[in-house]
Amino acid sequence: MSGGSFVLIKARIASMAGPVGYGLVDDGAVAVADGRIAFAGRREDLPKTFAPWPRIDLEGRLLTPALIDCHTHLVYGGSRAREFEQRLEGATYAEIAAAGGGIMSTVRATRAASAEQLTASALARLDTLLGEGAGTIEVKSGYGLDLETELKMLRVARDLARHRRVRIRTTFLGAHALPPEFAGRADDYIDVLIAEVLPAAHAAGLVDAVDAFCEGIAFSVEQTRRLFRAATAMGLPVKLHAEQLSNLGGAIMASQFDALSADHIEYLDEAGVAALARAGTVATLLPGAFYALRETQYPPIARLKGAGVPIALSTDCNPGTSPLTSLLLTMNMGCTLFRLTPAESLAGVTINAARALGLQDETGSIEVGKSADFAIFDVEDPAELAYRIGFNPLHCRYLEGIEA
Ligand code: DI6
Ligand code: FE
Repeated sequence: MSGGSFVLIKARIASMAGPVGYGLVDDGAVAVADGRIAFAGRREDLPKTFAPWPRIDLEGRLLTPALIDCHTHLVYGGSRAREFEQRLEGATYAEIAAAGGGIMSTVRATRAASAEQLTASALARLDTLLGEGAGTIEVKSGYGLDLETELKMLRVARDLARHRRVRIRTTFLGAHALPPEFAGRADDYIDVLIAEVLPAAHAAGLVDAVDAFCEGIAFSVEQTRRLFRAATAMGLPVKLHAEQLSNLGGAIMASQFDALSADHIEYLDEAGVAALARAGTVATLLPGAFYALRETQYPPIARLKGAGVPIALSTDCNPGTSPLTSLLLTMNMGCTLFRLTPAESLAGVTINAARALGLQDETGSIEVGKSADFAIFDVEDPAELAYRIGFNPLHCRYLEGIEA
């Protein structure tokens, strides 16, 4: 399919355009001109101007916005499969980290890997996501923890869009862990990120947002605040790994910077929920990490819903705590583990995930003016996307009006 003008007809459209539900339209039509949506609605309402355009008959298939994975660590070197075995033999995540494994083993492997090696391993994971209908993927740095490797990771991430039809957003996560070179000197490391690493990455045009791991085992609220001040001064939006293992108040601090999202948030309290609601910050839930860590503390779902905080769902694809490359399985986990409805889980990987990336005017719902990013599935009922486990009904996908 070319990037010209055409109309998709006999589509069952889940537009995800309204505040709740799928926004279902049976026997719908979507007109696409130069990569943007020119009409979306009932086929019988299709304006006459679109009548002469080439038509593609979807034969009743489900048409949703292309899926969005708004929190991944997709680019990294090495494997942590052996650690998985160690944990099953009884070792804890903390013990493995103390013995030089964990995040640091991935940092060593990522520093040692060439850009070509990182690209090859990331493409294998990316293809799995795209094969289920994803169109936009966020990718974080954070396994370099030095200037050269952080830039290498961000370049590799951006270059994925030259290998595949995908929209990539890159997030600077230099404050993911304390590198061994700075042991016992976390404040000095934050100083270097602020003075050198983030400015260099930003000057190279490689940063769409700034993230940090705000946690007892990583960086404090105060250290994160300093980094966020620097990010804001550069005009960069922020997002945060917050309240994953304990409640430090990171989400409240992040909301003071109008953070795009607060992610994980198993330990978020009532004040934290209120802060997210006030700031319009998206709550990004990561059920893959919850599952893989066998976490028992649930994110405050009912409070988030009650306060009207938009909820996104994402894979958190990373080699340690969420080796997950399926947004459909993530949706299923969102329902089964977190009791989201299937419609909420689809919103979590479309419109709310777009919000978590600041892309809500560009993608994430089927609305006139937005990019023609679609996933087309061989299912009748949209609830099947979240209901089935290990089943991929993708028929095809479009990015910017081009079949990918
Ligand atoms: N939270 C996590 O769960 C991962 N990073 C983060 O900030 C862990 C990443 C890893 O173990 O490699
Ligand atoms: Fe993460």
